[in-house]
Amino acid sequence: KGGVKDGESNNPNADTIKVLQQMLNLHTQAGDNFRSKAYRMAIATLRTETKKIRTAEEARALPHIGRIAEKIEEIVNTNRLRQLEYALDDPRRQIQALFMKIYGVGQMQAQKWISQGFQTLEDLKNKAELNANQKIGLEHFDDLNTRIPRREVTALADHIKGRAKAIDHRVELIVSGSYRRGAESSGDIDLIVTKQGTSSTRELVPFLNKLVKTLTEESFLTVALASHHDKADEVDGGSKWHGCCVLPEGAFPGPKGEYKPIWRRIDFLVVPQSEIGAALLYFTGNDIFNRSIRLLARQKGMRLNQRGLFSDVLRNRDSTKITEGTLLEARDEKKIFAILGVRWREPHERWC
Ligand code: DCP
Ligand code: MG
Ligand code: MN
Repeated sequence: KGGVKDGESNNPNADTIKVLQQMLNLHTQAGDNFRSKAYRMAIATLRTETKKIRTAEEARALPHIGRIAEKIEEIVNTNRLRQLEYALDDPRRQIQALFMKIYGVGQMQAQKWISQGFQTLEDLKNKAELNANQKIGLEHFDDLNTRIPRREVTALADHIKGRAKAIDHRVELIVSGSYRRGAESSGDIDLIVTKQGTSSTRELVPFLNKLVKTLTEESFLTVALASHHDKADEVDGGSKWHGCCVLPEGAFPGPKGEYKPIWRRIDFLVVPQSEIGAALLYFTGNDIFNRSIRLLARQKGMRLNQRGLFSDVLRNRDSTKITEGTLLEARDEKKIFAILGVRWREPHERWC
């Protein structure tokens, strides 16, 4: 994802890891959590090795490698992995991967369509039952699967900042996501909306509504997308906005002849200033980095989410929460790292 700094180029096992990563992607796409976990652990082990692992025997001696040991030897000897090549050739899998590139379509939906006999995007357009998001995803399939060059993200954000300033000059917009991690291109634009002195999302929702209205009236925003009902996102209601936008020709940062009105995905996250550190941490990601730092918090008896770092979270035996716990930190991103006892990582170091 991202296709930018992989941080892996100087690892002696980089070539092996690349192939194993493809196996991981396949199993993740297929929803095979057991095999996904096995590959994730094996990759994590290989990443920490300072010498090249060449034989199954060497591999087996390392932690968390197990049955992947033989595959490592095959990759090193033949520069390929037969099982991976067979799997990549599987037409059913290829169709599933294609369907999953439609915005709003996951593994389950893709498999369901395949089982109904659909094989192409045309089939879906003509015959499948589609919800509003999926219709937009299909109609703008090419646009929404085109990565956004960094300078276009900057231009889009600058345009929005201009409109925001006219509504409330004290509101601050921060581009997060892969852009904040320094990516040369992004899948979408992730914008945090915050303002000095705010301590609840509610204070900022009217501003967001005005901003969305203004940007929609000038056709900068082209459509709003229904949210996936992710419970964590709906805490105060209306704290997130998902949709699409188009850069106006006048704001295009390149040679005029090259301008194309491409639909881009955009996400707004409204955050009170009192929670800006936790929100920045969450919205900068990447998602895997978030998962591992949240797991670490849990292992230390704390809980980290987009609203803060908490202690004394009481849980039932089935690990459901009894209490929210006590807020330890939410305002300062660096302090959250410090309380967790992990070294501060600049956004560009947060690739996994
Ligand atoms: N995020 C997360 N878990 C998810 C989805 C998102 O923690 N399942 C967080 C981390 C992401 C951030 O939200 O970095 C923004 O989500 P995006 O899906 O926009 O991902 P990125 O901006 O990281 O990458 P891309 O360039 O593909 O947009
Ligand atoms: Mg993004
Ligand atoms: Mn996003």
